[in-house]
Amino acid sequence: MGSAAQDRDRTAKDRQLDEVRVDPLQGALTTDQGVPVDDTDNSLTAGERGPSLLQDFHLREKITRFDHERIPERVVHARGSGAHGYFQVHESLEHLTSANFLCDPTLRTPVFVRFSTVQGGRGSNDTPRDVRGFAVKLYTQEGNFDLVGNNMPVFFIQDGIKFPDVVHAVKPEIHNEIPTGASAHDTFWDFVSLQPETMHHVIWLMSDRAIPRSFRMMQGFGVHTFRLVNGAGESTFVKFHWTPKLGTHSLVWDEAQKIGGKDPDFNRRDLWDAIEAGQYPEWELGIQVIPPEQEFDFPGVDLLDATKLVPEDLVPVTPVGRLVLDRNPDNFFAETEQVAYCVNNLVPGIDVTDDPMMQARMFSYLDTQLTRLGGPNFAQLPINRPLAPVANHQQDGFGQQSVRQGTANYHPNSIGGGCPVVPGSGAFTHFPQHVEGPKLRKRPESFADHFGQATLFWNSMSDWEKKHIVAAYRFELGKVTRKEIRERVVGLLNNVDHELAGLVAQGVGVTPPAEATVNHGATSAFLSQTVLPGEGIATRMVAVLVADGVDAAAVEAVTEALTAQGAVPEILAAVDGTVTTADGGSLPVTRSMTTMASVLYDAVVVPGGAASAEALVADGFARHFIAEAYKHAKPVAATGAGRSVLDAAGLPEAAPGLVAHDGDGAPPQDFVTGLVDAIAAHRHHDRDVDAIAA
Ligand code: HDD
Repeated sequence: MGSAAQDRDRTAKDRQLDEVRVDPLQGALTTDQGVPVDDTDNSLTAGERGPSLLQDFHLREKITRFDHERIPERVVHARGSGAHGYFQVHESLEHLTSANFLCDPTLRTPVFVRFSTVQGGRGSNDTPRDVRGFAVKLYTQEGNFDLVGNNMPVFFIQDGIKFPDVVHAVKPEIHNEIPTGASAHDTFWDFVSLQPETMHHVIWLMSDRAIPRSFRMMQGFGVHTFRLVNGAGESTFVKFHWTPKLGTHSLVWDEAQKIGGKDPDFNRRDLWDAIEAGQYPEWELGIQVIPPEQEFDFPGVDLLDATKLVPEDLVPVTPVGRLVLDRNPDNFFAETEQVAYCVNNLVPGIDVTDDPMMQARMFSYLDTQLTRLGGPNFAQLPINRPLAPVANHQQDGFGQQSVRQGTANYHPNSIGGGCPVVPGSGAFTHFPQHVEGPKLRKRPESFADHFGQATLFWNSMSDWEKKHIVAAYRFELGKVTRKEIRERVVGLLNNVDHELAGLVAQGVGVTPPAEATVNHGATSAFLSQTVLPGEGIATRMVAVLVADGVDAAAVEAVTEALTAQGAVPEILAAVDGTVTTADGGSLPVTRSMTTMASVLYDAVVVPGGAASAEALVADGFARHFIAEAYKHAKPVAATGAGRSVLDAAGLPEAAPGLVAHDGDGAPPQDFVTGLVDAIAAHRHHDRDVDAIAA
């Protein structure tokens, strides 16, 4: 790395990784033993056309290494994308916790974050309807702290002993390994229909939260209630929230499905490109703080029940720090694939609670890495290695990397001077919570309400969000072949809301429930995505459709205005290269239209120019591009003759998010402002799009 200033910006983790960074593109080609190789294109054979020889150690090594390149993928969350960055607390939280990364505002703690889908395998696409993982490894000075969360604040089940069941049910069915990256199949809904505690998480899954526009535009949640413990040994319950600066935004379902084919790496590419462009994604860490004496103050909510959230209306989220992702990994396998998040990675000042999900997770994550990463030394892999010094009597095992010195490998010892010592202070100390009771297998009575918060979520949605939820249930249950499963789910939905159950029933060919249930009528002001708009239009992708004869002044004015706001306009034409502008100039094309699709953009602009507009009107691909963007509620804009292309695509004269200017040349400021505002609003779901053919 170059200058001293640049070096200061590097995190301690980045510098630690220097120890293992290699550049194999320098010097001579060698074997793994460092022996120079004379020929890597031809096997050693007995005679020019004869058999290969066993003694060809280079051939054997090369093939052996290739044969063993793959490791088992994660049993869930196999598909993921990671990035480096840092976390910095705004003000000391020492009144709540002794964790030093939460107490020292001058500290930038290095992090590695991995986002993921849950159901699909490692090679599945990025945009199925699914929960997204949001896992953060913080390399603190007191050891690694892993906050292994999701983009939804609740979970399907209440007890970790049900995790294999829910995962078996949602994963591809075992007889035919279908479907990939989808929950729309019989086994998942069979499980849901028989396990009512899933109802709250499932309604989140049927909402647009399950199809995020970008990893950079989704919230993250620690899900469980954690315990913070301060220097005086006092404990407080907290819930962790990550809130993206760019707002919480989603795709629409039809779009998400099409992206799966057009660009299976859509979310991965988006994260990578934004970081490469210096548009570093950022989240605010917020905490809900619940003093121990208020533990039982929330009717219907047991803090140990992962299927419940604590409504922000009751306990507000206090912003406490920022997370910034500013560096892409050097190597996907070494970093993103080998990173091992473990819920049991805790630091002094942060402790767990008795949530039975969390308790099971304390076991499962370490356990799974033993198979996935081939043994107990996975914490020594560069991406997992803490920055804090490691000293203990653990030894040996597959892949041991360190050469331990001395002979005292036990405690207590005198031969090694008693080292390493158990420190008098600063150690992780489990909160001395009082525990007593009979051993039993029993779900607490306080976990019993499986519907109240699903109803709260439903009641808190805007009209368009409700429409999307109904459509999602209809889609998913519509794929379920067994009618009795559909009936059972509709029966459960009747406990969430009678109208919802009726609407879903109508869509999936089952009789709507006759008996009207009572909706408690409560709402929360914090659950709808409409209250999470974010800031600006930075990194929004805008397609500018052009052909020969385009109005150059309009193109220039619009692209400059968008670029100035951090958006990314791309000039698309029927073929790559350049187009001739109306004034005889030449305009470079970013890509050919046919290599892309409207679903890969946030907005579409059609600049004027009579000949350009005429060519686009005659081009079915261009018309479909516009109609589809409009149907997906995206901003669509036109200047001059560009308006005729919108007409040809079947768009109405006026609609929310439709911005037009009649004249040629650089459009006036109110057009530009209208377009920017329309993009900032993300989508315009208050349109009537049912009749649009796309
Ligand atoms: Fe889990 C991976 C999140 C419940 C067992 N989980 C995994 C990852 C995330 C979560 C984000 C991917 C980490 C990465 O990027 O490598 N899991 C959650 C959340 C849960 C949850 C938010 C509920 C609140 N998980 C849960 C339970 C169990 C597991 C109850 C088992 C009892 N999860 C695993 C696992 C995985 C995993 C099998 C697979 C790969 C891995 O751990 O490293 O151990």
